[in-house]
Amino acid sequence: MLIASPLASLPKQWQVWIEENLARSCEPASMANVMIRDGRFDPHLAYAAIEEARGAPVSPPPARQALPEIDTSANTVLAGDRMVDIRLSLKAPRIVLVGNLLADDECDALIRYAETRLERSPVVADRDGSNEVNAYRTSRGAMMQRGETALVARIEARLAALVRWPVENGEGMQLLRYEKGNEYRPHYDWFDPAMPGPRKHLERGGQRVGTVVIYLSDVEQGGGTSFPHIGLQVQPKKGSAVFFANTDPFGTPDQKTLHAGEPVEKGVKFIATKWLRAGAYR
Ligand SMILES: O=C(O)CCC(=O)C(=O)O
Repeated sequence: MLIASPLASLPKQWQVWIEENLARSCEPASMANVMIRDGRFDPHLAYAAIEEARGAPVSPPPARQALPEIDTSANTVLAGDRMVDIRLSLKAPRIVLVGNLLADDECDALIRYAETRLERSPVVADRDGSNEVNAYRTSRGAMMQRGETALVARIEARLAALVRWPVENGEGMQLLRYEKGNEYRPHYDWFDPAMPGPRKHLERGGQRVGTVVIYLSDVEQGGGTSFPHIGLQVQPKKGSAVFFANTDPFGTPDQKTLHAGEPVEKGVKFIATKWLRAGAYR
């Protein structure tokens, strides 16, 4: 049936959402994806409403893309040179908790290597994409080159096998130390194409489609990785890791991946963060 005004037929908050996102120059096809996801709106209605609001057709949605993904069909899975444990698997957002990813001596060696070169961890500035130090992220860390040491190369190959994603698409690992009170407040790892600073980072390797946070230490109290939109908290356990996909299969950033490194209350937390790009990162 033909609706006279598809836009007006939507709930008011979705009309406002469309107007606001168009005003922010969001990609119309990505907007349609958000509306269609989880069967919220009929695809024809979503497209027609956006077309009406912008006064122009919406180009077809981007093709489905491959994403990093872990095989969670069994309790243990071979990750290159090591059998690892699948401890928790969530479909949407895609989150997998992996146990036994690193041996204790591998964690200790990474910590020893990082300890000599720690600097305050930066975030990407929205205005120009530069590295900025602010109160949102108070850990200190060491940025590694890909393959910087034989151990790093071995772990990168293991991760690539685990998430079935090329080593070349990975950013260099970040080794991070959080002392009492240090935290990484709620944030997204994906780059927002609507912001000039993050948009620049998309030019090199594309979107950050996945994240792996590896726990190199236990933490006595606090320091969990939390996902506030879905009420999930992962407690650090030496050698384990949490993987999550930052976008849906069409490349649309997943708002549910908002996450935080909770303040450490007692002890010291060490992690290795690996960000995975859509394309080769050089
Ligand atoms: O510290 C954590 O648990 C999370 C780290 C994190 O969010 C990141 O490195 O993007």
